[in-house]
Order: sequence, then structure tokens, then C-alpha cells
Amino acid sequence: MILIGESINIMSKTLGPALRERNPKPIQEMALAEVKAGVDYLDLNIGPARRAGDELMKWVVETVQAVTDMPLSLDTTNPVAMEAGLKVCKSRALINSVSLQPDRLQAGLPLAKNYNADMIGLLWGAEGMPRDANERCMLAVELVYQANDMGIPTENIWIDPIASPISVEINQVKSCVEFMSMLAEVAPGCKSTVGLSNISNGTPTHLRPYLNRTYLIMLMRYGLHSAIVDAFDAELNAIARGKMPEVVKLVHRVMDGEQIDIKSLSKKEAEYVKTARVLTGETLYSHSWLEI
Ligand code: THG
Repeated sequence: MILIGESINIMSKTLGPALRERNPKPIQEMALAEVKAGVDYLDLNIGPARRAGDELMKWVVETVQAVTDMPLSLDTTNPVAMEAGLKVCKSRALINSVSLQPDRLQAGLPLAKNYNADMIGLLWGAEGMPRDANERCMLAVELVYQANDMGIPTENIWIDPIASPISVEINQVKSCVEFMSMLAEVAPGCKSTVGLSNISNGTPTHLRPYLNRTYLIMLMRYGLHSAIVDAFDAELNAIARGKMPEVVKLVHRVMDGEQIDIKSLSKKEAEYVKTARVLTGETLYSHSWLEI
């Protein structure tokens, strides 16, 4: 399991200003803290970066590379900024991301090819977000086909089904898991990733880790290759590293529809079971799901 640290991003309250002001220290400190926490990649998310995006991406890549050799995921929708980052990246880069929107596909594939980079294939189609697992499959097949046609090997592609917040749409939450169970069959040999924290967007901050951890277990069951995560959630890291087989088994039992008696469980086990019931759609999400 490859973990990609999410914390260096333009939306962050502390690092957003540091990125805009080209203040290297907070960014370098965060990079080192994420490395120490045990990630395998650092995501550098500068957003759409419409103004001077190329200069910003080059600056942040160089700023981070000055303190660590950790591989980088370059996260922007601006292809000019993407190329500026690829040019200065010392290790094999991960392009985050290429989608099936015609302009992003046209700009992204040549970059993956010419810079021999890995690429995240975001399942966002010409008509927007896929509605279910089948539409995700169709988009994945199309994306792999287009990339292969350009000379990009399947194993360089990390398909991202686009996780959406549980507070918005439970069907999308379920459909990502269902899609993950189908991916190896529809696009053999390709890898996968997911923006895990998306799932808990809009839920109370102290409850987010429960959703993130349990959803990771559900996706890992079907071979999830990597995830963009909060590096500082030590329990999430333990799950990713296979150190919590007991709770993993418990969540699998909920996924299989087993009715587990909550009263027989420890507090932590009960929390995982309740959270898994919410993420499978068995119980309705509310901010108080752990108390019920
Ligand atoms: N797929 C791909 N790339 C992605 C996403 C995806 N990149 C961006 C995003 N989704 C993944 N990264 C984050 C980064 C931060 C948060 C969520 C996802 C987050 N941050 C806190 C917040 O907004 O409340 C804290 C912000 C702060 O530090 O102040 O939730 O899906 N390919």
C-alpha cells in the first residue's frame, strides 16, 4: 500500500499562505513531518493555479526537494504548471491528474509519455462525474485505452474513482467500493488511488478519522494500490501497513451483511462496526452515528 501525504495543499489554512508568499520554511517542515509519519509520496497540491502556476509548481517542487528525496505527486489542473514541475522533479513523478475531459486528456497524456511519469487517471468524463460503478468502469477502460494508444503502459496508470463525501451521497460512496472490486477485471494491470479524506469532508473534524480509516479498509479489501491521506493519522497508517488485522476482519463481516452484536465488542471495535454500517449504507449517516 502506497500512502501519499495530502497536507501540502493550497486550501490549507497555514500552508496556503506559505505557498502564495513563497515562504519555504512551513512547507519544508510539513514535508519532513509527513516523511517522518511514514508516507511514501508527497502530494503537492497547488489547485488550478491560474496565475503564475508554472512558477509556483517549480518553486514548491524545488523547495521540497531541498529537504527530502521523497517521490512527489504533482497536483494541479494547470498543464503548464504540471510541465514546469515535471521538468525539475528528480525522482519519477506522479501526475495528479489526467481525466477524460477532452482538454485535460489532450494536455495530460503527452506529459505522462514525454516525462516517463506515472499518472493518476481521474474518472471524470466529458459529461462530468460518473453516476455508478458501471459508468466508472466504462471511463476506466476508455482512459487506459487512450493512454495505451499514446504509448503509456497500463502499469503507469493509477485509476482514481473519485471518492465523494458521505454527507453528500451514500450511493457514490458505495459505488467507489463496488468499482474497486471490478477494476482488476475491466482494466487488468492498472493501479489505483483515492483521495481518502474526501469521504469525511463536511463531517465534524474529530470524527473524520473514523470514516477515513474504515473506508480505507473497505477499499483495501479489493486491492486498492494507494491512497492520498492525512499522514498524521497513526491508526490509519497502521491499517495501511497491515497491523490491524482484527478490525479489518470485523469490517469485512459488516460488508458481508453479518449482523454483529455491538454489546459483545470493545469500544473501538463497536466504533468500526458502526462506521462500516454507515459506509455500506446499512444505516443512515448523521453526525451522531457513533452514539446511536
Ligand atoms: N483525487 C486526487 N487528488 C486529490 C483528491 C482526489 N487531491 C486533492 C484531494 N482530493 C486530496 N487531498 C486533500 C487534502 C486535504 C483535505 C482533503 C483532501 C482536507 N483538509 C482539511 C480540511 O479541508 O478541512 C484540513 C485543511 C488544512 O490543513 O487546513 O480535508 O480525490 N487524485
